[in-house]
Amino acid sequence: MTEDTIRMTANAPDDPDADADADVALLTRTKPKVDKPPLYKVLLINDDYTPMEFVVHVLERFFRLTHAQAVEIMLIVHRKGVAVVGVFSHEIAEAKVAQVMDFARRHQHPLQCTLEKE
Ligand code: TYC
Repeated sequence: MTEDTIRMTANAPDDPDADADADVALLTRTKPKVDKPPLYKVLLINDDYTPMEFVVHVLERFFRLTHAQAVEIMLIVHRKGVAVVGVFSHEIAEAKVAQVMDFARRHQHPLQCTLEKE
């Protein structure tokens, strides 16, 4: 977290007070004025039944990955059990998860996709 310091002088330009520094107040702000919106990881979970080609298609279609990137990530999920497939705002992450879950359900595959705060 950044900490910025605001210098404020109580002196008007024509203040007769010669020692201007005596009237300077230092205010310290410990919190930035605006918080950046939180990001969410979208995770793909391995299972024993969803075909590899279907997972590759999901990654190409919903996460705009190239075929090579999609194969690479599918194999990471297959070997390690889970992988991050993208990082988004909460609204977009929720939409991606819903799209993947709906697409998998319609094709009767048990593929699972979740989101997790970064
Ligand atoms: N393990 C699956 C298989 O061997 C492939 C697979 C990969 C399934 C990734 C889900 O998220 C997944 N057919």
